[in-house]
Amino acid sequence: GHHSGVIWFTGLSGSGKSSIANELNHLLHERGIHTYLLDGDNIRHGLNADLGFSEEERKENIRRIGEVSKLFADSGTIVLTAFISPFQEDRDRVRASLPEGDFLEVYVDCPILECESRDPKGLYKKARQGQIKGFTGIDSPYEAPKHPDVILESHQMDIKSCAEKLLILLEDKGWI
Ligand code: GGZ
Repeated sequence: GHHSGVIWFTGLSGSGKSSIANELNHLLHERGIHTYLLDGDNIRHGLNADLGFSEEERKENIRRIGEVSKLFADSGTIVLTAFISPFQEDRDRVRASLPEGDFLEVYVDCPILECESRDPKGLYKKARQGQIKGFTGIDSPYEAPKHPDVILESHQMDIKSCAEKLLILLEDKGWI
């Protein structure tokens, strides 16, 4: 069997959180490990469809995702979450809600200029033009992790290498 717990990705829009989480999910499945990936597709369109992007709503978004993650982890699953989660306090609260050592904060560290040049959904452009207000990194804060368990410089390393680095960490920590 494997250890259950939460692998919490945090970083700017376009930093590569979802891509890396998806790749790691794939690598874990290849090893027959039971996982569940929470991301905007299955959370912001469902459970949290009532929430927008104000500070209060982001905090509530993360609180609920933390609670759901805890339930999945209780059930013996390795949970991967891919949300901006801009506030240190909210990430710390999720960590504190889980048994010691069962939460890994993964900082997907990518310069905003790189995220902005990728701009897969054209959201940075809209934010710069003032068509979206309160966009993270433009006119809404992002608090970089103070003590992340891992930093992935997704600008320097490809998605696959980032996921492999995490896989090795999970082996070292005895999760898998
Ligand atoms: C940031 C926004 C915003 C604003 C819509 N600010 O690149 P994406 O599209 O797919 O990822 C972003 C996603 C962020 O949702 P999260 O649930 O991860 O955010 S948080 O943890 O802060 O609650 C982006 C899109 O939603 N999006 N408006 N104003 N990102």
